[in-house]
Parts: sequence; structure tokens; C-alpha cells
Amino acid sequence: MENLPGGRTTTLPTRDPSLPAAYAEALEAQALPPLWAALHVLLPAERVTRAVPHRWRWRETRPLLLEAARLVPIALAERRVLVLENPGLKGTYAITATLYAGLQIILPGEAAPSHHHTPAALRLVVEGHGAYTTVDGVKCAMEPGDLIVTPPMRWHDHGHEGHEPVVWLDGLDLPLVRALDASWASAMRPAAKPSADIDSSQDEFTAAGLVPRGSRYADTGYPQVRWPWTSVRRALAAMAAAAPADRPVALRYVNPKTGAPPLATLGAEAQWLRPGERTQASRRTSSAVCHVIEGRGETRVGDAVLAWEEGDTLVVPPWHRVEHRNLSPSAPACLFQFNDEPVLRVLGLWQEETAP
Ligand code: GTQ
Repeated sequence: MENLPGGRTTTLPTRDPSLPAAYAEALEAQALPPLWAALHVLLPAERVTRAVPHRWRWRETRPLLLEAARLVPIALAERRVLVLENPGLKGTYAITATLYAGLQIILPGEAAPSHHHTPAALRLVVEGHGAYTTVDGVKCAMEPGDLIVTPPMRWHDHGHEGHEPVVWLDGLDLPLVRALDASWASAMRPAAKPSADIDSSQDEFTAAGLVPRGSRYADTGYPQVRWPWTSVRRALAAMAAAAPADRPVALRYVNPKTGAPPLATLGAEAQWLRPGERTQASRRTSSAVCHVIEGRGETRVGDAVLAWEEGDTLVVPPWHRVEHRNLSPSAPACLFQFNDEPVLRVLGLWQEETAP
């Protein structure tokens, strides 16, 4: 497959030019397009996507985010976000057919008001200290590399008690939810002072294989909404130290009580690349957004080779061969990714092919 322009077209052929004109008009008048005019577009022989491989460099996005913070008051923007829009999907605010990604910036003392909506969201902190997201009144600290999820219809707002700008990567299933005509958000409310609660990950999910007998928190179906990077990194480092050199070192973020993905529509993973490591090439029917938490390297996505360093973000369209490479001879590299794999799996459409 590759990236056919207009591969997944919005307007399809609706006429068979070989039909008698009067008959073709009668079909159109009765809203009865002939399937044979579009069959091989609807069911192509090769998978197609308009999304293309692309990389956003942190050293280019960061100054533009800081400028947005100078130019646009939070009261006006409500969410001060520059959206990572796939160059193949112009005008859609989408990074792939199903996924949305944006970089959000908040300044010390600011508060982004509270709302809730049908799309699911996750945040991965890129830079800065002292911000927090409140999920249904529970305060989740945001330190670099931390993952926080906001499941559908949960009230959330963002605040900042630190001293420097904080930026995070937002990942949502917004294009998917829009395709289902199911996107909806409540009116904004002023951000309320968070309750004294801290998030349960800090005191209830502190070690693998152990869950609290009785939780101090309301049972919402989402026992954990925050994964501190310090714990994830420690787990990856321990795994890297023990794993055979030919085994990939990657961890999936899961609901600790069920093993299910952290959100029904979004999967998330962290991968540790040893110094000099090159991963085995594979392609999947799911699409993904990769973010560099630390290190430098390059990733082949389809025919593109995308060099990366800390803070960069890449998009992997569906069915594009991916191969990561850590270019440092001495330091590990850590990549975070979110993807639509749970959706593909539940629909029976998930497939992976590993290069021989
Ligand atoms: O922080 O609630 O990037 O509602 C897009 C939509 C962030 C948010 C986004 C949102 C948010």
C-alpha cells in the first residue's frame, strides 16, 4: 500500500458512463447509485490511506508554542493547543484517520476550564514542572513523561502551580468519534479547586502484580488514571537489564485490574531501545503516534526515514513498515506511543506482519 492521494476519497464515483443517460438520471433521482461504479474504491485490492509518515521536531514546535502562549490568552483559547495535523489530511485536525494529537501549553497560574466530552483523551507530559490535570476532581500531577488518561465523559481541567511553561502531548480518538457522528462536549465551567485527593496510582498501584484489596477511590471502571514516568522508566530499565539482547523491551500501559487497554479506543506503550539497537521491521493495521521521551535515533516509516531527538513526535499511518534505531552508542532511547490498536482488535481487523 502506499499513500495514494485521495486514497480514501470523500466523494466516490456514482455514475456508470456506459449506462443510457435516462436510466442513469433515474437512478440518481431515486438515490440509487450503482455499486459497480465504486466497488473497487470501496473495497480496494491494496490497503489505502491518505495519512503520510511525518515528524514534528520539538526544536521547531517549542518556539511556536511559546509564541501562542504570548499571543493567545487562555480565557480565549480554553485549550491552547497546536494540533499535529497529518500533511496528507489537511483541514481535518487529524493525525491519522482515527487519531488526533496536539501540543498543549499552559503558563504558571493559568487554569484551563473544566469540561467533559465523548472522545477519550490521554496526555503525555513533554516539558516543565508543576502543572496538573484534574479528572473528576482528582488531582493528577504532570511531570515530564507522565501519562494521564481522561476517559469519555469525565470532567477535566488543567492548572499550573509551577514557575515555567508546561507542555504536553494530547492524544484523542476524536476523528474516530467524529466518524461515528458521536462527538459532543459539555459547556465549559470555571476550573474548580481540586479536591484534596491525589490520584490512586500514587498510593494504590505502586508495584506490579499487586492491587489494593479495598480502594480509597470511587469505582469508576478506571482504577488508574496516571502512570508516573519515574515508575515506567524504572520498570523498563530493569527489564532491559534482564532481557536477552534480541528481545524488544516494551511495556503496554493497562488497566491494572483487568489487563485491558487504558482506554477502550486507545492503546499506549513505552519502548526502551538499547544503545545502538535496531528493532525488527513490522507493519500493523493500526495507526500510531510516537513521541521521543529521551534519546536520539531514526525511524523508518514506509519509505520515509525520520531522524528524531528528545521531544519530537512521529506519526505511523496504518500498514506502514516501522523500524526504530537508537543512534547513540552509549545511551538508551525511550519512545512512547499511543495507537488505535484496541479498536482494530475489537473489530477483528488487527493484523501484524513482521519482515522475514
Ligand atoms: O485538554 O480537554 O488537545 O478537549 C483537544 C480537546 C485537549 C483538553 C485537546 C480537548 C483537550
